[in-house]
Amino acid sequence: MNRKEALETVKPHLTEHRYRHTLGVRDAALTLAEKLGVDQDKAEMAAIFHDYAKFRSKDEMRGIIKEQQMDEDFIHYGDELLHAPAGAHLVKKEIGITDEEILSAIFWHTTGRPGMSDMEKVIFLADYIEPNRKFPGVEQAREKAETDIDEAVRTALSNTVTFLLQKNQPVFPGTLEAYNDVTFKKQQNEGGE
Ligand code: DGI
Ligand code: FE
Ligand code: FE
Repeated sequence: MNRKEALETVKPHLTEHRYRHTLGVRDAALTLAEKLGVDQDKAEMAAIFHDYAKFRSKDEMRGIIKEQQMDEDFIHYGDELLHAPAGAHLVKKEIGITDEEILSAIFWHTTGRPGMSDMEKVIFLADYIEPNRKFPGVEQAREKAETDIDEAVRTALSNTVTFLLQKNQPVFPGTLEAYNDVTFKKQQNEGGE
């Protein structure tokens, strides 16, 4: 499937606002993929389809997570998490994308995870910093992404955890583990703190 077909395929599944966000994620992902040396065509596909399931019913998405025996934490830590693992499954089943690098980048794009692959980092971070985003602290993450992608991922995770704590929301264990993982790795690189 080429870029034009991919965009035409995803568009009816999204709102106008979400489609614009998707184009922003696509642009950001291409830039980050080039910096990290990951396959730009795959990064572009993952970006285009990353929010494919965003508007599916919660019951359908919960059903997929159970049937596919995915980690049920995705069901218990907030409905916003459902569309990432459910989306990876639906993109495979309905669109026919079978590339595991693409599917796992979609799967982990909301929460992140410890030991993220470069492709997973590209999509996770592109989703966070794309030009239409206006979160507090996003500018800092964008600046860091220019020079140090791991540090930008750490900032995005840290901001997300802070945001959830401020709203008295539960934090998905994998998100905290991802934050700890990139933080430990940074300390090791700096020779400890
Ligand atoms: O789908 P998008 O809006 O483009 O962005 P996204 O897939 O990153 O989803 C953002 C939402 O997910 C936002 O409402 C915060 C929420 N979220 C991200 N990480 C966690 C989380 N919610 C919980 N409960 N736990 C998390 O670890
Ligand atoms: Fe998303
Ligand atoms: Fe998104």
